[in-house]
Amino acid sequence: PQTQYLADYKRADFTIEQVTLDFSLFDNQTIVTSKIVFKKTNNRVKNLHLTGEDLTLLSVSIDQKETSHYEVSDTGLTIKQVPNEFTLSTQVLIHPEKNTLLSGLYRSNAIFCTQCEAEGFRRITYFLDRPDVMTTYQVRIEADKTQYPVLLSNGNLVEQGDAGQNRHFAMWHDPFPKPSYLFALVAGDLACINKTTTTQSGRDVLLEIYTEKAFINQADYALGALERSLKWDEETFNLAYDLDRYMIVAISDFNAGAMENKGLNLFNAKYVLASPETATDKDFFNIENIIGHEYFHNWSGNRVTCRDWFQLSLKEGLTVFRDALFSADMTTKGYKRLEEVRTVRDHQFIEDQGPMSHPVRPSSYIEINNFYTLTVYEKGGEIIRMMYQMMGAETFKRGLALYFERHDGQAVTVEDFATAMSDASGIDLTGQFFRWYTQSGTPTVRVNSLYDAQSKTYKLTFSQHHLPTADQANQADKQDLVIPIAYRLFDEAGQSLCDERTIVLTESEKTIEFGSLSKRPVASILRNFSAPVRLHFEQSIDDLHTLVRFDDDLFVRYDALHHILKSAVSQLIGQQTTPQKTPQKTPQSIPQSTLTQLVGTYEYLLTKDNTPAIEKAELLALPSLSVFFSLLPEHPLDAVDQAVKTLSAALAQQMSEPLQARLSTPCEHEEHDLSFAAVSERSYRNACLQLLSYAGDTDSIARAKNAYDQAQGMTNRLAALEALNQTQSPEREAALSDFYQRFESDPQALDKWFAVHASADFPNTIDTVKSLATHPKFQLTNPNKVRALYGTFCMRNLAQFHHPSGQGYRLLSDLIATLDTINPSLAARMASPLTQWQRFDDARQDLMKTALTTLVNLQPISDDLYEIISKSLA
Ligand code: HT7
Ligand code: ZN
Repeated sequence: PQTQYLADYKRADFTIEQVTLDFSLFDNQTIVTSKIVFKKTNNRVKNLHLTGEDLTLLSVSIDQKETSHYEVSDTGLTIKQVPNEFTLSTQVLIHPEKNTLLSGLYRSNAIFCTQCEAEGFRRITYFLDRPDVMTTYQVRIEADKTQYPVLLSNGNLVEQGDAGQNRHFAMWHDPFPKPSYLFALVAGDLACINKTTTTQSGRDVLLEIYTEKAFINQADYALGALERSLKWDEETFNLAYDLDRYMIVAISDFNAGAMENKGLNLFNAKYVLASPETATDKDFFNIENIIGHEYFHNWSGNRVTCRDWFQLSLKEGLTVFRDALFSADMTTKGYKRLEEVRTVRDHQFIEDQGPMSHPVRPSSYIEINNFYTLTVYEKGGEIIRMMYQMMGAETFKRGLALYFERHDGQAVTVEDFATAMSDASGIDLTGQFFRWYTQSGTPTVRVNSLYDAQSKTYKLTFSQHHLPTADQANQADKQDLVIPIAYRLFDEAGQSLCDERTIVLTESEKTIEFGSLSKRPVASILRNFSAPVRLHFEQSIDDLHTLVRFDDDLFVRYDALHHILKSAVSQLIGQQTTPQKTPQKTPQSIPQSTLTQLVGTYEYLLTKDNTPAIEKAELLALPSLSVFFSLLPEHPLDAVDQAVKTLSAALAQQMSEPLQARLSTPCEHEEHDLSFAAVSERSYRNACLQLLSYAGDTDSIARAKNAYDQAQGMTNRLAALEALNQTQSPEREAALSDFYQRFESDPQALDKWFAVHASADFPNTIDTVKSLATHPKFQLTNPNKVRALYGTFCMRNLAQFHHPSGQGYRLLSDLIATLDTINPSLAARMASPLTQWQRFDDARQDLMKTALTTLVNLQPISDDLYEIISKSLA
């Protein structure tokens, strides 16, 4: 496999003035005819090299004359001795019906559809398939009328008609120059709902959602979310939609969440289809967020795109941040922020620490599909958030306006973005700050505090630390960053001692001092998670309880509560001061004083705190085993698992009365009500139910079963099922079987059924997973099914996947070996649990490395998988 380097970037030797594509779709083959107008940018160049994969070349002409001056290889077509300006026509044969990669043109449930990002267009025709080659597209699609009544492509429909032999055609023209990765085509027997919305300038835009006919009644929410997205981007950033039509098509077999193709988004059906019976409130939230994300790409990504794939975060980081602002406006700032914090701290930090560590702007890759990562997306979004934090909302808006004005219609770099934002704000983001884009790894910020009662002064010393990472292994590779740290001081009763301020740490250490403090204050640091760093700040348990109860910053409260819980787990393991690698017998009870204080704080949250219910639910949810394991890396998984179970059960028992009291109050909202108040109420009640269920006694099983039986909507039904899923009880079996009967013909809801089975923390779950893999509704070619069953077991069921026998690892490596022959990009993604072997004890490490070694020796092996596995064994 070949490595690509950012340093090797060269602009293309040709521009493409325009392209005309003609697709003849048949059940057993597709013929693609292209006419591309090329112009040299460098007249000394003789040959034109186009990329192409899995194409059968039928003919090549230059300026309408057939030619044989070309060479074809597995990766492309080279045309020899081309003129300075010419039209190249090619005809190729492709097989979408056999395409299981889900990249290029493929078929999903009898729908023809495309996925061209990042390098799928080369699987459709020979082309300069790189994002800095932008051109306008005219597309003709011809297919059978009965099977494919709907024919769609980007832009505006210019003509449609009969093509004889029960076939018809449609012609589309997209007036905006775009890179090939934004090309899209859909053909199928689809139903559609639509709505006309009007921009602030009074232009009508037709919004359309297409789905398989059976599911069109689940598309209303998506259509509403799309309209809200258009309005929000105009109101917030003054960015209006530019075509007359915006189409979204729901596809069952899809490698990612969705794709922002110009004017024709393709979506994983999971992020379009929803009704209160089949989807949870969280599903609705995700749908709105992803519809927003793809829509916002119309400016951040489509109008201004990436010069090369190393710049991926230019569009993704910015759009992640824009979708975060949108979702925060649709819910609450704190709720959305905690979701982001969890993704960054619980997952991106792990990526940073592992073998695939890379900067937000990587400098090399083997397979770009492997770099659609949490680092590029989420850490990239955090960088934009830091800019926002440092310059303020209004200046940020001016910066963004300048960026779009300067670069509209261009393919640019992360430097171009940083320059525009610097120019607008007067803050230099192109120097030291820019290291956030080029340096991998998670910085640690240490905070030391010193109170001097005599002088009534309080000092906070901040220092930054950077460890080597897999890709930047020398300490010399790591330099100090610019780190904005928001803070505030409270007294021990939770009264504020100062307004929130931000210190921008540029040096390796800095001290700030506060005077006139008659008592030692309680510091609230890194408020709203103001920078993507690990914070090391030793605070007393009493201070942490003060923060949980009284701080006005949800992130700090959440983090303080996690530290308290971590300390309780640590006490249970009994190894707080002398870390050991081997499991030891866990004491059966938490020290009474610890439990009393903890219960006091939980009771405070339940009965006295007036935080919005949706945010309170986040505080009440206990962290997963995976989070505890990350917080306590010095302890073996088994010891942490035992201790977390003991703590959860103790807390559930102690909190039983107030939780039951909360649950026995009547619901104020209907289950089908999707208003914010109704969603908040459900989230809070279900958090209480979940906490109670850790008791695992007969009462809590009966309560959960009752909740299941009473449930009308999916939110309550799934919450009850998950509570029952803690127990190997007949009630759980009954609920699972009822769930299957209700939802066997709804693929999205059925994925939940697979996932609940796979997440059960029982020793026989692995056998259940193996058996469900042969279930008639399970398909290895459908990524959603693979993620629901295997993804849940291997990524969310830590205790069972990492069973000391190693059988979880063997299950996963067998799966990956098979998947690599079907869908390499999915196979590579599924490998991530194995690549984290460094986090585990020696015995598990050996077993995981054995599985990885088997995989690296596969023949053949895809570039996607090879890159991940070889780097994790290096
Ligand atoms: N820009 C899109 C990325 C994407 C993708 C990447 C690789 C393989 C398949 C894919 N489908 C979509 C989605 C987004 O970030 O908006
Ligand atoms: Zn995106």
